[in-house]
Amino acid sequence: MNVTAVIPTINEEGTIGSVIDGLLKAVEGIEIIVVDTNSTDRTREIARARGATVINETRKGYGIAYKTGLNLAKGDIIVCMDGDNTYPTDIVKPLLDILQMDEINFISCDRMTLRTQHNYTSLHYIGNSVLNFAMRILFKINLNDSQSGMWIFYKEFYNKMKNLSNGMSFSEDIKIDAVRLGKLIEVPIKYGIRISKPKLKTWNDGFMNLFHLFVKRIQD
Ligand SMILES: Nc1nc2c(ncn2[C@@H]2O[C@H](COP(=O)(O)OP(=O)(O)OP(=O)(O)O)[C@@H](O)[C@H]2O)c(=O)[nH]1
Ligand SMILES: [Mg+2]
Repeated sequence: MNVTAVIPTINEEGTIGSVIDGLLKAVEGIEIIVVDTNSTDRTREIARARGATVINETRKGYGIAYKTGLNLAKGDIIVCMDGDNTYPTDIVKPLLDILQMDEINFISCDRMTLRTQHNYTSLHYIGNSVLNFAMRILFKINLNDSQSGMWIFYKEFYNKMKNLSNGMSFSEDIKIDAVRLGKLIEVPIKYGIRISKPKLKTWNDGFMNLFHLFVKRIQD
C-alpha cells in the first residue's frame, strides 16, 4: 500500500529535515507533503531539497493545514506528525504493520503513558488530563492522550469524516470521529523534547480545545 506523510509547519527549519529524513528511512517510497503556513525561515527550502512536496497554505490554522495536505495525499495510508521532531519516526513502520494486521482503522500515538518529567511538563500533563476527562464525560471516549498529534490511518476512512475543526481542535475532532466511525487504538510512544519555539499557546489553545468539546457536544 502507498503511504503519505502529512506534516504541518510554521518556522520549523531546525527540525523539519530530521523529521523528513526519519520518515524516508522508515518507509520506502513514502510520499511526504509539508503544508507550510507563511514560514519566514528555511523550512520550505529544506523540505523541498529532500524531495518533499511543499504546499504553501497561507490561511493560518492547524486543521486547515491538515485538510489541505490530506486532500492532496495520494497514499492509501496516511501518517501525520508535527514538524518539530518530537514524535518518533522509527516507530512508523511497526505501526503500519499493526494497522494492516488487524481490523484497525486509526492509530493514535499516546505520549502520556511513557512520559517523563523532561519531555512532558506538569502543566501540559494537567491540561491534557482535563481535556481527556472532558472527552470521557461528554463523548464517553476514554483516551490516554486526546491531544496527541501523531496518527496513522486509512485515507478512505478519513474521507468519511465530517466537521473537523480548522484549528488546533482538529486533533480531538479526528479522534472522536475515528471512534464513532470505526476502530481506534492508542499506542504508547516516546515523546521528544521540543527544541524550537512552540506554535501552541498552552493556555489559549488548551481552553479553546476544552470549549470546543462543549460546543461540539451541544451541536451533536
Ligand atoms: N501549516 C501550519 N502548521 C501549523 C500551524 N499551527 C501549528 N503548526 C504546525 O503544526 C505542528 C504542531 O504545532 P506545535 O506547536 O508543535 O503544537 P503542539 O505539538 O501541540 O505543542 P508543543 O507541545 O509545544 O510542540 C508543528 O509542526 C507546527 O509547526 C498552522 O496554523 N499552519
Ligand atoms: Mg509539537
